Amino acid sequence: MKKNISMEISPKAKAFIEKEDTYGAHNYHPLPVVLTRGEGIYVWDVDGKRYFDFLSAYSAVNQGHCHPKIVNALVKQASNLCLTSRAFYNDCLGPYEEFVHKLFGYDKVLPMNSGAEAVETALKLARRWGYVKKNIPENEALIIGCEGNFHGRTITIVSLSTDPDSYKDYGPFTPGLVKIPYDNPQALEEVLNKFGDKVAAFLVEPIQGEAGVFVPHDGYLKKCYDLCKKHNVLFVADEVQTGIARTGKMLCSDHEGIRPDMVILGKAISGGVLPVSAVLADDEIMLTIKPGEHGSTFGGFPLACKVAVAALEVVVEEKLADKAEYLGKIFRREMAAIKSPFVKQIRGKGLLNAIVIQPHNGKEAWDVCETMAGLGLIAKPTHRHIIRFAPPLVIKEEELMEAIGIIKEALKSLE
Ligand code: IF1
Repeated sequence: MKKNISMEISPKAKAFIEKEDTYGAHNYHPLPVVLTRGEGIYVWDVDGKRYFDFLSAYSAVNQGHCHPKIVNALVKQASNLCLTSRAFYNDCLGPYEEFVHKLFGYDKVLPMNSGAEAVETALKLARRWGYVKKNIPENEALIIGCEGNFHGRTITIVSLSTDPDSYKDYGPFTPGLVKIPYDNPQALEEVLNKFGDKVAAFLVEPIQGEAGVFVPHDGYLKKCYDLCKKHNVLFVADEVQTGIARTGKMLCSDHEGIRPDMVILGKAISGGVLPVSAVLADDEIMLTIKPGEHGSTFGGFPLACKVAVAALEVVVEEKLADKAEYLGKIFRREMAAIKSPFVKQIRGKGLLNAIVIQPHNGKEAWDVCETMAGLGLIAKPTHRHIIRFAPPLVIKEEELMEAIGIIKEALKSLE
């Protein structure tokens, strides 16, 4: 929804905004901040103002902006060999695949580029497994998804969406997709009892990020996992946003001690340096796709492999999952202590958190975000009244406390 903008915008920033408005598609409504540099937890605008980045490019920059180890890996490989295509082997892909195998414990990885491409790949793998291994009659495989999901923006993925902003006027939609309520194991059980023999997979976000950081009840994922096992249905976790240490574990699924049949990764697997995504699965699923039956020009290219290994090493070496767990508890404790008419609810896990804003004084989430930006912290509302707070996981406790001070000051100033 468009809000009129009350922030001060310098002529320099306005010139960039106007260029995007004149020559770019209008598929976004950004906060009027024009960024030119990022380092660690901070970004700077074209007028030299510094901000805490509390969006982290929607959890793609978990390792912090321009992490030296990741940038060095990029620069070194970029001057050596960028792209070979998969028509030939190279000396980066195998070592990357081995690294991912050892880190996550799946037999194999299928490398892609964007998160949506990895989700599409997982959907194709699930259907293929359904036909080849589960003997579902051809073209009758069903895949179950959850209301409120966000898995990307391709036509098949938005065919599973319940958000009109994602699917309206993009039909006709892909068949064979079933939507059930999120955080409701009984809904899954009912569908599986009725159609289980034709269901190939259940696709779920361990926490629904875009919907507004909806954390399901403890045990929800485990109950769904067990139902999938009972009905020989693949449990597919979309960890594009919740994975790579964001919620306090390497994978959000780890909180419930389940091992999804397929894991979808993206965003922070490359530290936000270039698009890298991946599907992890064991051989029984992964090898149902034979040579020439799936791929992509850049999928797993040498540059991506070196960047992703460096980005994942940073997560391990700097213990970012433990940091997210520890600092997330502090963030939610401090937010809960704020006595503000704007704060309706706080929810999250690790350093993926959100505040549901109660409009007050004619002010709402967008106004809070503009005020925070004026005070040096950027975040953005989702679904109008929810502000997601997701700083890079490299933030220090004292930096987090300073940022919390800005959030408090912004809320206070609008009361
Ligand atoms: C935008 C949202 C977040 C994702 C999950 C797959 C994908 C995403 C759980 C697809 C991508 C991005 C898309 C980006 C903004 C951001 C977003 F608001 F759109 F929904 F994070 F919540 N699975 N999420 O969150 O990955 O193809 O984008 O690499 O579209 O503006 P992608």
